[in-house]
Amino acid sequence: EHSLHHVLNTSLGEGLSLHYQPQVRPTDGKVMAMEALLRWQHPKLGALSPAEFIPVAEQSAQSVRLDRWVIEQVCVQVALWRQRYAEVPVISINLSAPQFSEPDFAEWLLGCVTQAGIQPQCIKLEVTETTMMAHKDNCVIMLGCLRSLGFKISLDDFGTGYSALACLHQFPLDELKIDRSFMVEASQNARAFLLLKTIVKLAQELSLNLVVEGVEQQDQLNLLADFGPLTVQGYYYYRPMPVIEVMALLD
Ligand code: G
Ligand code: G
Ligand code: MN
Ligand code: NA
Repeated sequence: EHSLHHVLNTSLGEGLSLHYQPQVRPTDGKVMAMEALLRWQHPKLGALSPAEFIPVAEQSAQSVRLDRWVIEQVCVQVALWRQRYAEVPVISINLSAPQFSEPDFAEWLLGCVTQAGIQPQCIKLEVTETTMMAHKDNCVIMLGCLRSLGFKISLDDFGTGYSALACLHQFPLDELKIDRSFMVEASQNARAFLLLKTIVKLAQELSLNLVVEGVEQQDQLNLLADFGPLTVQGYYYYRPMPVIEVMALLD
């Protein structure tokens, strides 16, 4: 962990890249959005997973810089894609918890999209349930502000954190992303299937867009057939892909 801190301090930008994973509408296979996922190829340590280094970066608030690097990259990428393609999927970006202690974040983000020449509607911001609950007051205020500027807001890893259920009606949200553990369980257990189905219903009743994560198999996808409008993010359709593969897809 210590060496990760050191590495984060010295090499922001170097070896970092973004992969994108499509979120697909199962009825016609249309790519509705894509999640930007950080990849870090370190010269000495090799490929590092964000699952390892993001939590470390969060402890020292280095993740604020990391998030902002990702956001800048995505804004420029979207601007370039919009020159080339008639339709560009909304790009989802993960926000780390310390971002919500930065009073300038909304202003900075608006500046970022403005400079890139894109609309806030092109960007979706993912916040985990755990972050949301740990920074409740700041999140409600900041996300409310961001949403009123036109950014889309998504509650990530829903159902696994310290429960946001009681506060769901207070949060300024456009979307729920059901954690992939629900899909895994639902394909093995009838009661878990009912739980998944109920969460889908909950999102639909609240007029929230719904993303089911972690669909890997055809039989898992089949379980979702009668659930009404939703999108799916999982290896069944696409793995997170480098830009070159994304462009082959958009072409
Ligand atoms: O593919 P995957 O291993 O990419 O990601 C693992 C975890 O790292 C996920 O929980 C994901 O939300 C998080 N993550 C991936 N990219 C980013 C990023 O750019 N910023 C933040 N804050 N988290 C990210
Ligand atoms: O931000 P979030 O925790 O939702 O990050 C998505 C993570 O889930 C990334 O690490 C991504 O690589 C991973 N992921 C996406 N689709 C699948 C899938 O179908 N199966 C598994 N095991 N992981 C997935
Ligand atoms: Mn996410
Ligand atoms: Na998630």
